[in-house]
Amino acid sequence: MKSAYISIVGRPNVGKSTLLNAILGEKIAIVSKKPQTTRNRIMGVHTVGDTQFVFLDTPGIHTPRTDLGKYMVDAAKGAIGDADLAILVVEPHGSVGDIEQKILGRIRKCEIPAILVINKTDLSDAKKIGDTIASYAAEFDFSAVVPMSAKNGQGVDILLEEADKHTQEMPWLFPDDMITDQPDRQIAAEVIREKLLRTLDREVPHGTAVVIEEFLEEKNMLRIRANIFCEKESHKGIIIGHKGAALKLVGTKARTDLEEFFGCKVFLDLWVKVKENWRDNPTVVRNFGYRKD
Ligand SMILES: Nc1nc2c(ncn2[C@@H]2O[C@H](COP(=O)(O)OP(=O)(O)O)[C@@H](O)[C@H]2O)c(=O)[nH]1
Ligand SMILES: [Mg+2]
Repeated sequence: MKSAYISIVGRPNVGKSTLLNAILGEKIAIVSKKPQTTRNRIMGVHTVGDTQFVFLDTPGIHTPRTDLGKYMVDAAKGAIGDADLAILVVEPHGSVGDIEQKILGRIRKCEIPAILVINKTDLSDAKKIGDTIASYAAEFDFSAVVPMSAKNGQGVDILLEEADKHTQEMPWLFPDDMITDQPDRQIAAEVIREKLLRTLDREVPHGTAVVIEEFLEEKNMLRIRANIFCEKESHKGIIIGHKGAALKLVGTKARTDLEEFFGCKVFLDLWVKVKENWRDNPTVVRNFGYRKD
């Protein structure tokens, strides 16, 4: 038996969570066009043959402006130090960005090997990709460079082959049928938050948090009651929408995903509440589940 602990790092929105879902073939990490979607580090376990890969998806590394942001960046940075291997995900922009420089500094300090993933190649061309490879190779001695399109699943096999070179013989840490350490309640909360991010306007969803109040397994069905917290009274109106239309849409989309994930009927009851500027309140940030374990 062999295993490796691998953290997936990079700036927000480069496709880290999409990559983890593509590896697992199952959606455990939520994905959206908006930056800073992932708030916690999320573990995904991929076991093939005698090998167990343990991946950590992390919040994007950025310059934090709120207590929530600080928590997120700490979670991401901490994940680098804990890993046997880092996968740095970047977009093919040609040069090395300032955030990527900082992340590479961290990887150097932790003295762990790194693989460079150049994602979203479907949106790019050979010259841009080539320039990106050259700039990064001049900056760090990557053990491999893998161009990929996580969205289309292209390059995932090659990445796993490269990651396999960094496994060590040891007993597996997790059962072979386990795919994530996220509790069911957290998955439910995250699915609801994803639908908020995808349904609502720019500014509102960044300030939302979802807290599961009730999670009851009844015969052949799941009863879930959740509070959606937002930062302003005006945001509450936007989330609920005209005659409740927006909230209804969020609820329907979330229920469809949850029924697929849990494999049973789901009864979903959503409530919207205001907690003013909660992202700047360390106590509330912790109470909403964003705390170091
Ligand atoms: N075109 C394209 N879009 C991608 C690819 N990978 C991710 N995306 C999109 O990029 C956005 C951010 O993805 P996400 O996984 O949430 O990024 P994260 O913040 O790094 O976790 C989403 O809209 C994804 O659908 C890719 O390979 N190609
Ligand atoms: Mg993410």
